[in-house]
Amino acid sequence: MTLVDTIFVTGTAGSGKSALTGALKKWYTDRGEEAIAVNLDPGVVATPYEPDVDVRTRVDLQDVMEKYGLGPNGALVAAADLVAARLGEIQEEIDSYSAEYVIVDTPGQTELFAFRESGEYIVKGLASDSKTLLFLLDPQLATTPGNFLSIALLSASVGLRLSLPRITVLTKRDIAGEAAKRILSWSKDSAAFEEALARTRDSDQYSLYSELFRALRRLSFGADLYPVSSATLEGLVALVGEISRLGRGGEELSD
Ligand SMILES: Nc1nc2c(ncn2[C@@H]2O[C@H](COP(=O)(O)OP(=O)(O)OP(=O)(O)O)[C@@H](O)[C@H]2O)c(=O)[nH]1
Ligand SMILES: [Mg+2]
Repeated sequence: MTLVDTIFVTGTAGSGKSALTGALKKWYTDRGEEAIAVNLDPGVVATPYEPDVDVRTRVDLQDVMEKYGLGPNGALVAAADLVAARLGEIQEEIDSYSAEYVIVDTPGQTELFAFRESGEYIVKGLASDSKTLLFLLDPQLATTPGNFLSIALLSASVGLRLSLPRITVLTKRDIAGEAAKRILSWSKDSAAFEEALARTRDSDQYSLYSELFRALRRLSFGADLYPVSSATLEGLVALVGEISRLGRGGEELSD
């Protein structure tokens, strides 16, 4: 029997979730694996990949706004609940593909998926042999040690909330240049992080930030980064390897 890996792609708005969903689907299918992309974002206008399963066929944001008299944000919250209510149908549609990899692109607003009951319900409810969470860190947001730490904490928080093995991915490697190098050096080397931190924070903030960073590192909790580019596919080998290691425990699989 085919085992199914489900990969949930989360991250801050514009961090590259949809681009990475498309890149991962391409990666797997180019290697002869059955992979499908699931769009869970009812608010997206266009995706950079062809969704195999698309919640927009079930929940129309414009209709939700009109029917319930809501603005765009209220409608997104209501739509997230309506998507969860139709999980059974979404599951049937996913199952009809018999795919080995199900890559789930989540809504632009991370908190909608990660911190509302509906997101947790979907993550727990979808049937799969293994589930992995990717949290995407946008190098354009992590320009200072303080911002980097804040997003690493958000990654940890989303992981805790959804209780899944998690990989923090540094996106847009092809255009991030020096910024990506800097972030990677902070993630690997506490001394480099603390040195940069000391230049930008006063002593009270320095103590708090460095303690939090050490705690994340000590617990292997989000300070390790996987740099990737969805444009050039750089870094996908390592990321896909880590997804299989976490999801399937590194076993050699046959069907
Ligand atoms: N050069 C480059 N651009 C990227 C990469 N990943 C994403 N982008 C660009 O970054 C922007 C946002 O990417 P999306 O994939 O839409 O990000 P998202 O997280 O799905 O965005 P929302 O769903 O709106 O929150 C788009 O203009 C992408 O083309 C990458 O690896 N390299
Ligand atoms: Mg998107």
